[in-house]
Amino acid sequence: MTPKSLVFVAAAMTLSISSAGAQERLTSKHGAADQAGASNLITPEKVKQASGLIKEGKTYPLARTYEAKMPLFGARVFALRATSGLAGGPAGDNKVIWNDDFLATEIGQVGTQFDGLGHIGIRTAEGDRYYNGVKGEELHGPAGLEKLGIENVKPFFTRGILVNLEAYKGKMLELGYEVTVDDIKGALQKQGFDAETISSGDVVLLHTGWGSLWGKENAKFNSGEPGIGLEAGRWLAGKGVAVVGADTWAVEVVPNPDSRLAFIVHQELIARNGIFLHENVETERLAADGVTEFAYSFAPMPLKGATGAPGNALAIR
Ligand code: UVW
Repeated sequence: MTPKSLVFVAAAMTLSISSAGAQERLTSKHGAADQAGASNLITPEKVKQASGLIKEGKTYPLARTYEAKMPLFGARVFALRATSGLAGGPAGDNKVIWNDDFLATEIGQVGTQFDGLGHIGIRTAEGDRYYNGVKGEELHGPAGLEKLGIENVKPFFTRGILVNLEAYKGKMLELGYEVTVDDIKGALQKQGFDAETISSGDVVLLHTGWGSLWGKENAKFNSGEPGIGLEAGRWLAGKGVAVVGADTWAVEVVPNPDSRLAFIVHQELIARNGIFLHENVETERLAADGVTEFAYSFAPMPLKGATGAPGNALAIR
């Protein structure tokens, strides 16, 4: 083995130890029994700060329409079926009639989705580990997650910040482009916003332009994406943000420029820091109106044992 290849093997071993999490203790600053992660950061002060950002009363729905033709990751499905004909009625002298529907899907992991703390784990030498040290065997149950289900997450009404990377670069970011800390700082500077003011409990949404492919070029949309890498993920975690979102399906760069890594930002934010990911966010309207700072409002649907939640968060300014 040449000295060069020895260096490579040593580097790969370091990486596999830190990324596979051998001997890693996943603890939480929110307490040993915590299952709410960064939603604990939405304090009354944060709610009041966010309400102070509402100047015009203009609302921006952040969800895309949930429908069968939306891009889906991997083998996920979305099948909504109406009952054939009426579900019931006519009943009573008033002849009431009604319709129902039936939905088969990975409810927390399709369309605009809010990734919960039970969605992503780390396989370690001691077994599978999730946020706050929850073990794989404690998590899995026949009717969904028995720990870290999305029902444990507290509501969000907090400061939101849009980072308009498409405007900063002058074009949609490309597949596999890693958004750096300098990109985030540069984009916000161009928007007249000091990135150093990003603070505890904030929600940071990235507008990369990739979302313009949604429903138009689904195969390209799904083939990968621009997004943050570990450097920017750790920087945002260091700022104490509660949620990182984007107009992409994973928020993070796919494929990772380091071909040995897969969804490592998911692990860093969700499993190691209890920070939520908000994926496939409709950021176009905010970007078109030049909005940077807003109130972000979202109460994840309390689906017991679910890995995430659908829903229509709002940006309000
Ligand atoms: C995975 O589930 C791997 O990705 P996402 O959270 O982006 O759907």
